[in-house]
Amino acid sequence: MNTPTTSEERKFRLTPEERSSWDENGYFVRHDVFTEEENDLLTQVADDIALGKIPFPDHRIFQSALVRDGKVEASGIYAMHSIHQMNLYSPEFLERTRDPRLTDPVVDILGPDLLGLNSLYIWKPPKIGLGFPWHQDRWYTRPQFKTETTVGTWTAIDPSDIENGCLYVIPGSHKIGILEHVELEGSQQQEFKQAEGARDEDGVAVEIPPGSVIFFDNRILHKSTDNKTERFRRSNIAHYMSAKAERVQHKNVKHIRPVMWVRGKIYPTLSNEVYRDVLPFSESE
Ligand SMILES: O=C(O)CCC(=O)C(=O)O
Repeated sequence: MNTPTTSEERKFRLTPEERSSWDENGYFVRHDVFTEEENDLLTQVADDIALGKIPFPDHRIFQSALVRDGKVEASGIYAMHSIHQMNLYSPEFLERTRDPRLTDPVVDILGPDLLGLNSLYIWKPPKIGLGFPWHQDRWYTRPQFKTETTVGTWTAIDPSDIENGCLYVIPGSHKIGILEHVELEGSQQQEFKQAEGARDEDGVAVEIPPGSVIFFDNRILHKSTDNKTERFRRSNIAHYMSAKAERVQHKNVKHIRPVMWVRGKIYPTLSNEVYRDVLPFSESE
């Protein structure tokens, strides 16, 4: 299994400006990467999963309770929050994960041989979509994979701005090492812990229009805020790792993170566990 990986064949390589922003700040933004129609296709699949029209493993689907003044409302209203590991089950999301518009720049950062880690779709519904605390994604992958860093790509489906809960980053924080992450109190958003010592005043809001992509080093401190508008703030996030990474064998790791082939070679260290195509729903990983 091979895709072209030479620089001549890669149309969407890093520009020198993107490279210097990557090195200095730990992220860069590329505009007009995907069209509305292309994003609509992902939205349709995600909505169909949410509505139960496409089967998907329950343990990959997260919902948010309605929260007011920091308290979960007794009304029992829940809204879709996120779905994880989209590319393990959805051919459309797998195709997006392998799209050279996402992977060409990542090849310049991680090398030609890439595996996909988590691929998420996040809703952040009007008024009740919750933010994520400051965190470093590497804190989550470090116990499982020996590799310097991984790369995240964050594609806006809707306009993403301060009012509806866009992504914030702390530029340069990919160089400070991985901070301790602690349990969050007072919120029902249970997916992420809080990085200790990250300060709001150092954060920069990364507001982007639909179809634009934020490429970010998974050691960078990032967060997002609640959606205070009547609009959705939906996004698709695909994470990548070098195929040369090695699995850390920890006995007490609760959930083994699955890896999907994206492009280039597969190495013996992970070859037994790399998924090469979408799984039938019945085959829960
Ligand atoms: O999309 C968001 O609001 C935050 C997502 C995020 O922080 C992540 O996927 O690591």
